[in-house]
Amino acid sequence: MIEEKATILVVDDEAMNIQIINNALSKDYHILAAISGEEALRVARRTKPDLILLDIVLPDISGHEVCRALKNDIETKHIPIIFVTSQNRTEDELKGLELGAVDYFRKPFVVPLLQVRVRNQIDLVVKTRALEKMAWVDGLTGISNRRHFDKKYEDACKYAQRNKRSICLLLIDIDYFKQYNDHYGHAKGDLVLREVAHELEAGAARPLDLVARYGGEEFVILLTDSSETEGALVAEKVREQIEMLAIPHEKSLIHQVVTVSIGVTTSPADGVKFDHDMLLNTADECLYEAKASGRNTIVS
Ligand code: GH3
Ligand code: MG
Ligand code: MG
Ligand code: MG
Repeated sequence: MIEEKATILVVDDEAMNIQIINNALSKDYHILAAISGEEALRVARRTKPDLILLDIVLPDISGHEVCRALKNDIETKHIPIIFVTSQNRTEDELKGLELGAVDYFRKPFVVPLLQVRVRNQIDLVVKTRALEKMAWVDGLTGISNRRHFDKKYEDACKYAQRNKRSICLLLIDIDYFKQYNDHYGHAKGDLVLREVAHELEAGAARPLDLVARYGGEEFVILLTDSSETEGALVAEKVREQIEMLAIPHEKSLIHQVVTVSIGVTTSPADGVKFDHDMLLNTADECLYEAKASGRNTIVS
């Protein structure tokens, strides 16, 4: 949801046009401006505005090129673009819409029409985000679900390969959880899943990390841009934090509290394409080893 004012990036090489649009929209939105195509790309990538109003004729690259570049970038492809231009040829409009713009609006324009078109797009952004959130959140724990993890994991793998960075995966499984359910009941088990999920989210504090419910009583943490050492440190912190929650578990063979076992893997950092499934499988094998070697432990 957009809690504050939505941000709109206005791209136009004429100060007068920016002024007119600013006057029309600044009461309801936070307005950013760019006066060239390259500046538009820089500002869009840095600030991720909620909507872009894009001129076509610019001093460097055309608005069409800006649109193409933004739509080809996973970081910006979701941002809706409305062309606002004096180009009134059908082929320019067609090209703009084919490149993925949501609307095409001709200058000079009637201010209330611009305002209503912008408002409709921002309403759509808000609704889409609400739906995405529902589709990505696990109903029981409120953290990301498997679908969201799969998507983020794919993006993170691409990013890591392109930028020669490594990512870490932590697969986390609650120890003796079947016994917990058998002894305390499924409803209490659900509460434990919630508590553990929230603790994991608190533990992996960096905003770029993703904590998700991987399935049943298994969780996954995705650390972008992290070395093997950093991954192991986070894993140890998380293991300790869960143990420190001291949730009673009479049937656990470890100090009668809820604990977790963790498998950790790290991707290569040399930009070589790695097998995404293989990385997950290796984390799973490490987790299996952690279970075999007594639980409440980490294997990397
Ligand atoms: P281990 O230490 O080897 O991991 O043993 P475990 O008992 O935790 O592992 P196992 O895979 O045998 O059991 C997992 C249990 O997790 C079984 C299942 O009932 C429970 N579980 C899975 N999803 C949920 C859920 O949504 N709520 C509750 N309460 N329990 C769940
Ligand atoms: Mg222009
Ligand atoms: Mg399990
Ligand atoms: Mg388990």
